[in-house]
Amino acid sequence: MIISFEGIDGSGKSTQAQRLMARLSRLEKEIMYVREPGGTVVSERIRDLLLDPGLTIFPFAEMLLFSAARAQLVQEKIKPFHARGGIVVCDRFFDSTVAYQGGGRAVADTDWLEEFQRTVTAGVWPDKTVLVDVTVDVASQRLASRFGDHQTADRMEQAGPEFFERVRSTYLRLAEQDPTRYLVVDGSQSEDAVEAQIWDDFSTLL
Ligand code: Z5A
Repeated sequence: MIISFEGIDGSGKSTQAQRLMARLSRLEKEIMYVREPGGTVVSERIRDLLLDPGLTIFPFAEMLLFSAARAQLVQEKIKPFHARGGIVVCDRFFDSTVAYQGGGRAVADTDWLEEFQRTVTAGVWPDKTVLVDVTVDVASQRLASRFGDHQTADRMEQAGPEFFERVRSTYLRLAEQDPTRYLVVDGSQSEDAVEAQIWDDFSTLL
């Protein structure tokens, strides 16, 4: 089984992916957590390029780099683990490319991008995608307190609020188009409340 977590930066999706991992580990299931971009030596190097605020990367090249990092992660880690019956928790997967590069950067039509991702992932597709949805205001308030802890914005985080509005509305449209795969949760609730809602849905899936 593959479950992916999506949302704009600061939505709380990584917190929830980790909380789901903690719940699953209590069930003694074979579980693996991966984050995108990253998760393999090659994909982590691509991540460094993608997030480097000192680099100018053209939008189409950016889309191909995210896709290259994903293709490596799928072949090296996700596919073999999934084939053995393990549960994979993905902190972002291909929907991020459709929302950020398709919706946010407008590099290509989102339907074409989604089709292209079938080739990138060799058909590996999530059984469930949790969209942790918050407004851009809520997300930026959360990130502002993180930057207060001496962290600086990476290359992707430097995009303006209009960019993140486009990403968010693309995610919401994707969820509307595929209500069976997508679970949309209101990420402005408490961490416990969001976790309970996700677990409710996930235990039905299990
Ligand atoms: N990207 C892309 O463009 N295309 C792609 O194909 C892929 C990615 C795969 C990766 O950055 C960037 O690449 C990302 C998308 C783009 N860019 N942006 N912008 P990353 O891996 O460094 O980070 P991220 O995945 O975007 O987010 P994150 O740092 O993991 O944050 P998060 O998952 O959104 O949120 P969080 O870390 O769980 O929580 C953020 C803060 O809020 C934290 O202080 C929490 O304690 C707090 N929090 C969490 N939940 C709550 C609730 N419920 N209430 C209050 N506070 C909360």
